[in-house]
Amino acid sequence: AKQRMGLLVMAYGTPYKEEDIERYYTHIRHGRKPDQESLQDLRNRYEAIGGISPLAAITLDQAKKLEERLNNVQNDIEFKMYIGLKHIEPFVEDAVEQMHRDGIEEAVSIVLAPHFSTFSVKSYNGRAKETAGKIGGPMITSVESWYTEPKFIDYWAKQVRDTFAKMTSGEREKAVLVVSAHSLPEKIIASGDPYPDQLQETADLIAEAAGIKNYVIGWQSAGNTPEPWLGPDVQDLTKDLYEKNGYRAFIYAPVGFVADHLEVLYDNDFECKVVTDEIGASYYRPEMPNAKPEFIDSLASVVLKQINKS
Ligand code: FEC
Repeated sequence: AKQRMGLLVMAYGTPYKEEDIERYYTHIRHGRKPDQESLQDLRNRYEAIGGISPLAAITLDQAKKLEERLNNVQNDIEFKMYIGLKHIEPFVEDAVEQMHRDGIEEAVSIVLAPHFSTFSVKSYNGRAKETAGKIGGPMITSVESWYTEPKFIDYWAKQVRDTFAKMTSGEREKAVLVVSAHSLPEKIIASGDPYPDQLQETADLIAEAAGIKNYVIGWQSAGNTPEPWLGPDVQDLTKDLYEKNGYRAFIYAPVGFVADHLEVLYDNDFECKVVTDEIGASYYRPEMPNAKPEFIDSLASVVLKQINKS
């Protein structure tokens, strides 16, 4: 008989409907309710992208297609997929408990975010393993990061090449690629977090594969707290690059994310575009991976490599 294995697909989570926004935001803030102004600000941003985020549907689609792909490309293991979310149900803990109830003894986990940081991947995997430890299984082997996966780099390199192909020759001569991820509090650097270096390496790999010389890394979507966050912020960076280098076309590749959601549809497609409009430059934002077959295939490769390692 085939070996049965749990496939724990973890992602950020998003409100399912408008009424979920407050409790979701409260969870993100570690249980502290947001004040009315911050809450209204968040409501307005969801409103601006159509009322609610497409993320819930995309995460489900990605997870289902990954399970299907894994079960199609090999015959030794039967994968059974479970979604575990960071900030809304089904929570990571719910998914692990369900695997346990279903009699799953072994599982592999992957987070739908390519880079490792103590704030993101470490906390997802930590929560999964802690729950499994408390209830006596399953044994979970975890992918820690997957940004170097060649098929993932190829995905973005192709998107970037296709974007250049759409430009006028005038734009192409004065174009710059801005490779970004979610900002995190600057204090992560002092504790040796690999997150910033991983973003730089991702940018280097994509630029090399796409044959691009003008590229920079930047940070986006920083939280609204008094502590310093990793910078430069993509909006400031855009102004700066325009003033210092005279770039006239900006290509935003938010490679720290894998789906169309608030942080891309608002923070890039609205906020960055306000800046490019202001300076009279062109705005380009290649398509996110979502559940495109070539991206799902890259995740399947990552999962199979993890299993063969462990
Ligand atoms: O609903 C949607 O479409 C958007 C979902 C969403 C994704 C996402 C990804 C990441 N975040 C990361 C870190 C932080 C830190 C804080 C923080 C705050 C928010 C807020 C919303 C939100 N995040 Fe998020 N993030 C998404 C949504 N995030 C909403 C609250 C309002 C705001 O500040 O904009 C600050 C928390 C605090 O106050 O202490 C830190 C990281 C990622 C990428 C990795 C991953 O996907 O896990 C890192 C998607």
